[in-house]
Amino acid sequence: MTQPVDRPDVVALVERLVALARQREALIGPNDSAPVRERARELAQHTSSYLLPRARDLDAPVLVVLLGPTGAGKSTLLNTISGGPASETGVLRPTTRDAVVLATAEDVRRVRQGGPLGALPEARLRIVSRGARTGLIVVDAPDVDSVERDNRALADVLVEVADLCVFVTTASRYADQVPWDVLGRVAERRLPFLVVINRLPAGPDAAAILSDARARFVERGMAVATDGRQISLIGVSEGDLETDGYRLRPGSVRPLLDRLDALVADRAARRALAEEALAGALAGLAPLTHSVADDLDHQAIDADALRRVAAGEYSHELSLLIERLQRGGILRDEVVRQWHSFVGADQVTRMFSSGIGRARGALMALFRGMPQAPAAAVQKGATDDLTALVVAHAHDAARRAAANWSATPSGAPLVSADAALWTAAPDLAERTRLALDAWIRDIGADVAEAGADKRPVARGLSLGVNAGAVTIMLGVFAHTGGLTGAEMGVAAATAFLNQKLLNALFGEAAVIEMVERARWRLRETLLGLMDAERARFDALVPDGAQLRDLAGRLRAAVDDAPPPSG
Ligand SMILES: Nc1nc2c(ncn2[C@@H]2O[C@H](COP(=O)(O)OP(=O)(O)OP(=O)(O)O)[C@@H](O)[C@H]2O)c(=O)[nH]1
Ligand SMILES: [Mg+2]
Repeated sequence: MTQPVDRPDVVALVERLVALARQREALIGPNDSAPVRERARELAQHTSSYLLPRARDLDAPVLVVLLGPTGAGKSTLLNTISGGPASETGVLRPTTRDAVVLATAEDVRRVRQGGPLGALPEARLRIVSRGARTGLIVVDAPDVDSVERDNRALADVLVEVADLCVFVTTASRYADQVPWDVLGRVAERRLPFLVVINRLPAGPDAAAILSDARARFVERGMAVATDGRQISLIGVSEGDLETDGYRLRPGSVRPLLDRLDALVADRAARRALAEEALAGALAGLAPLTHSVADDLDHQAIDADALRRVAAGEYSHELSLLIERLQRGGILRDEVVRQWHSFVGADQVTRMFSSGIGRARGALMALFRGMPQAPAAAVQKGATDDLTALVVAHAHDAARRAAANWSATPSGAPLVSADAALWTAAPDLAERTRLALDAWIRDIGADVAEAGADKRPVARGLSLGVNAGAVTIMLGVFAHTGGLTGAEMGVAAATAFLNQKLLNALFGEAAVIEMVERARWRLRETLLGLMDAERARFDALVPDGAQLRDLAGRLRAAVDDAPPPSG
């Protein structure tokens, strides 16, 4: 007998498994192979359509499924059980195309909604209540070796939701391969089962066939049921039919009828079967659950690899961009020239030549009269130039990341489903401009603050903050480092004058600090923009850590399941 399992624990465990299986199913993506999807779907379906309702209600009617190849006599057996013509039998194969459910109306209600039969399409169920007995549901399934794919699928679902399987075959069919595949699943799922072999020849051949069949079960490790009993193998002789032709003589399958009678008569017997089936199903879920966990681990490896590729391309482009900034000379000449003609104007130059002390006053006058400072135009020019540069680098990163992804089996379907990955995001230019405007506003705030404790400067600054911010901004861009040849002229000269102007206004140390801070903030801004670009790739790939965590929790859940037999 199966060890009685602790109900609340099992219910909690099954609920945990259901939640994990659903999470796993939700993580299935377009690049998962058919077997991976199938395993995920099977786990989700089996946990929620069989395990959960069974764990929550061990007193729900027991579900017995008659399985086997076409023409084996399943419908004939259902009629034998019901005592009347419940299911049509026939010579045309396959005869039974929908699941014929022998159950009382009340029992059907009990298992239909959210219960095991809820997993089956309503249109494929034919309910027969005449001859049904409370507590016992018997389902005559479509044949397992059906040429009709739908029939096979229906039989597969029935294997998942049953509490007891009656495998019906014949003396000439029992060695066929397909039914053995289905029996393999019955064994894996540890579904209690018994076997009926129909149409045995008369004489000593019958015993030989039964013992050969038994040997085949032994060979497949199925000779012993989960409860430690030998499987029941019931032989039925050819021609053991009632005169009405649609059912067997009850005496020929007496052990099966007795077992069903006992289930109907005794609630405790039904409960014991339900417990055995539940514990078996839980234990039988381990291989599938471990495969699903392995799938998740493989998916995590692929996901991490894809993320690493994208991250590598974006960080490479970001460092090229920053290197470019450090080399200087990214601003177009005409932008620099505008500022040069302002800071290089006569009065400014004269002011520098007459010494810093006196320059302050002149500077204030200059800043007060700032309208002529081309701050807005220079800010726009610099922003445009830097934006173009950011977009160009983001574009390169996107192109290479997409190309690398499309060269991998897990990345290719993602890239081919989203052509936008090959280029920078269409709104990147706009977002960059906004981010750079915010960056310059921050510099302006620094300038205002630095000027605040220099009273003469402060007085003039209300108008001069923009010009001050642009001055610092150019301090970040237009330094001389790395400039060569013709560029040296206007850019270097501007940088030189700019520096002088700044130092005169705020003092050298404050200027160095402001430029450094602006440079640091610019890096952060660029990093944020590139990160957002890369996030388009990341979003298509599940988080590796999350996948591994789910795999671990799935394994832990089935490893916590109680052993199936005592
Ligand atoms: N002569 C003879 N015919 C039998 C015997 N047992 C069953 N049959 C017939 O075999 C045919 C097939 O039986 P069914 O019960 O319809 O088989 P099934 O397994 O339900 O077949 P599908 O619905 O196609 O999956 C029927 O015509 C039965 O009357 C038997 O012992 N002797
Ligand atoms: Mg049939």
